[in-house]
Amino acid sequence: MPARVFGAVDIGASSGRVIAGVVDGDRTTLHTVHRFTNGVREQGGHLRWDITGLYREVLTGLRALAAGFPEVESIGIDTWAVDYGLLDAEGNLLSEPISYRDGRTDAVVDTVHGRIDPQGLYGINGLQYLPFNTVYQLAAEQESALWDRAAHIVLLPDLLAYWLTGELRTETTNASTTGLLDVRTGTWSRDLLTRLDIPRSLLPPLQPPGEQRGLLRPELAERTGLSRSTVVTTVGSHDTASAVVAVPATVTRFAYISSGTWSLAGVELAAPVLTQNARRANFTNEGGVDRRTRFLRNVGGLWLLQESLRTWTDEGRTPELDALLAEAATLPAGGPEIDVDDAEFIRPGDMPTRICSAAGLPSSTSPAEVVRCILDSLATAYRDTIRQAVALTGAAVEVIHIVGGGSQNALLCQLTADRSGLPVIAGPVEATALGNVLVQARARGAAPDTLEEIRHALAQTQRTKKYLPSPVGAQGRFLARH
Ligand code: LFR
Repeated sequence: MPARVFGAVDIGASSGRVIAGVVDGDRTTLHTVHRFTNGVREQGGHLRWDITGLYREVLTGLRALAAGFPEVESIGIDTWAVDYGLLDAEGNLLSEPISYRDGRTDAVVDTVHGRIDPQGLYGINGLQYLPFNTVYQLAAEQESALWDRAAHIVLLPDLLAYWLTGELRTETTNASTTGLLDVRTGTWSRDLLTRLDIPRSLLPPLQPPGEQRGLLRPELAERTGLSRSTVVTTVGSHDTASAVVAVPATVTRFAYISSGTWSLAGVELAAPVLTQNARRANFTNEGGVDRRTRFLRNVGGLWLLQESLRTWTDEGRTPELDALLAEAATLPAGGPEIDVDDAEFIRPGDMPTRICSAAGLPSSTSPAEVVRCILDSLATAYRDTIRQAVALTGAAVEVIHIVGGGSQNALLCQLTADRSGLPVIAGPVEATALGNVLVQARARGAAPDTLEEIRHALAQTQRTKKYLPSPVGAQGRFLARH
């Protein structure tokens, strides 16, 4: 059978890519045809994404895709979660979307909890409390001038898909991060919408991954050089959902950490766990591909490192990440740690100063020491989170898979293995794009039916690296015993 080609649009908080995924039997190879930067900027008193600019980059990428891979048959889109754009009745975007890193929800969290208390909310949506969940963002939006003009609330990957196809839907894995879905039924919660005074008509109908969203609009086929028969296929449009698809697990007893801007650490379950203990531990039940439950916690991520590097660059230093990591690896274990989940680290800014002050380190602390503090703290958070996931679900875990950018950070992977007492399998770094491509491929008969088969194939064909707990560093035998 000839190889088949699927396009992945994969946009993260700091960069985006358009990728050709070539599926040849069990082997999937990714070719990045266009790469661009992303970030928030202050505009009109809020931190916003430039979704219009991102759409232009997507079109540039599709042109490159058509040039290099004219046989591409389908495109899938994923981005980070929770953020949305508002469209008016004519389908015009009312403003560039406000980012989850904006502070606008601080003023409304209590208002939402006044309408439904955290226990009640968790009982319906099963979501970890994060101040930026869409449900809080919409409460802030309701106080803005745009609200009355809004006819559609559209999550960002769905907005890009709308511009590409003219079809308006809400993809289910991403919808699960809004806080407005009933986690038991996987449908919009009538009860929540009523209590929060959000008209149901504002939310486009749900669509699960693996279905066709629509044909590429003919004028875009013309502009990009793609075939008129190119379809947009709905994938796990929440980047983490796509990443979890591509965890190369060969056993059922695995935990995963999708490690990028954020670290999403947890296990995959057949059904949500909505206990008070799960809520208190701030675990989320996000919707996965094939209606699996992604039982995980969003813990701080490499954002701490990215923002530190940016700060040092702004200060005129030229930090070289590899050199910093190498130096950090030589520093002694047992240094100070921070709580990576502290809300103080959500906003952009001078991260090294915040970190030093939280860790009780002097301001003269070297960049390598700050890096070591970040990685030690992340590894501890990873261990604790997976330990909690095991305790809360009874799931047994014999291996931790780290996928995404963090899988390339050897020090982080080794520290995680040491602390947890479990082997860590690192990679693939491009799990999100692989998950995106393979859900499209499966929908079109070019990949196996079950996630387990897909993961086995990935384990056999993708590059991974195994980190064993070192006897001296191991502190976490508790997990291995389960
Ligand atoms: C990761 C991610 C997380 C989500 C955060 C904000 O990129 O999608 O899963 O909690 O970004 O949307």
